[in-house]
Amino acid sequence: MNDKVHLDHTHVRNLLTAMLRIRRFEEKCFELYTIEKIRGFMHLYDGEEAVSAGVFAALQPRDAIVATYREHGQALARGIGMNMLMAEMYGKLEGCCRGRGGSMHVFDRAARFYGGNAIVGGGLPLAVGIAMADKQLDPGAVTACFFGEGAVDEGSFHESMNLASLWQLPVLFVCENNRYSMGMALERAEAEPDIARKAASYRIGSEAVDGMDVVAVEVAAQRAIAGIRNTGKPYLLECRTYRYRAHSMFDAQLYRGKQEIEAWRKRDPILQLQTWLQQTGMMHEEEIARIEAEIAAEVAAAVAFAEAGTWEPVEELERFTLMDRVPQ
Ligand SMILES: Cc1ncc(C[n+]2csc(CCOP(=O)(O)OP(=O)(O)O)c2C)c(N)n1
Repeated sequence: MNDKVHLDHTHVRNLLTAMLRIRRFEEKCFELYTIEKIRGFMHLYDGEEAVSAGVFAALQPRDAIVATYREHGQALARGIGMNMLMAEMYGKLEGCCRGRGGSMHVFDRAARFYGGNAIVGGGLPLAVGIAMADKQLDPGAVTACFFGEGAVDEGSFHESMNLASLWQLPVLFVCENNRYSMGMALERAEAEPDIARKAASYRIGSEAVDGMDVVAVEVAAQRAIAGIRNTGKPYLLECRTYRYRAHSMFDAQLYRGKQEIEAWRKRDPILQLQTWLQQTGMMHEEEIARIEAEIAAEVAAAVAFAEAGTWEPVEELERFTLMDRVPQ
């Protein structure tokens, strides 16, 4: 564990709570999906929680967020309410996108959370545009753009890095390198698997960090964001992490062995932090149990909220579409 952020009791409690909220929320989503309460595609973040918890600890409300379809963690860490998020998962009107976005397209303008994006690499140009606007409207604000290592194969990654550097735009590019792009292992796809190094060709500063260590992620993110605010220049933070579950809800996972997953589970970010907190006496088992109980109640309330929610009336289907503007 790194000690360059101020690890007082409140701070570590917040980090642990942030990770546990994501994990427990998604465990419930998994259950709800199997009984078809949640439908469509759903991609879980199980194993990657330290990335969101660490990066968001370093962001401010004025900063903007762009994420991928694997974005429940970012949404919760950003403070999008669990009730509203669960209602969105259900497709209910009370969701943050009136149930029109679902798991993959969580969006909340008030939180400056600009998606949720199903297109691999699709968020990067959006982040560059938002940062360009912020540079004029709110100098010092940062846009944090999350994407998987699979997006690095896309032209949009290279175009976005290039423009962000040329135009000196305040983007924190956060690569969530979980080693697999669906069934494609990083080493089989990339001639240069060291993703952080790619930034150099755009004259962008970069760093790779252990994405299973929430404190290490936060320390790196604090440093990177402070640098962006001071210089206005972009930065690439590669977080080396792992997803334990299938790419989407189900896949045969023929691309990896069980032993590999088990080895990564031993480095689980929640387990690591809890063990460290207990060993150092910063937190006792009873307190962790209390946090778990609070989160269990929050998840149960979110499910009840979503269950009690309403469906958007069919008559409103064309609202917010171009059809809405066509004279009838
Ligand atoms: C432009 C585009 N190409 C292909 C796909 C199909 N696809 C969906 S997810 C995915 C893998 C992306 O992997 P990565 O970026 O590493 O993110 P992860 O799912 O591991 O979080 C692919 C190829 C897509 N959605 N968009």
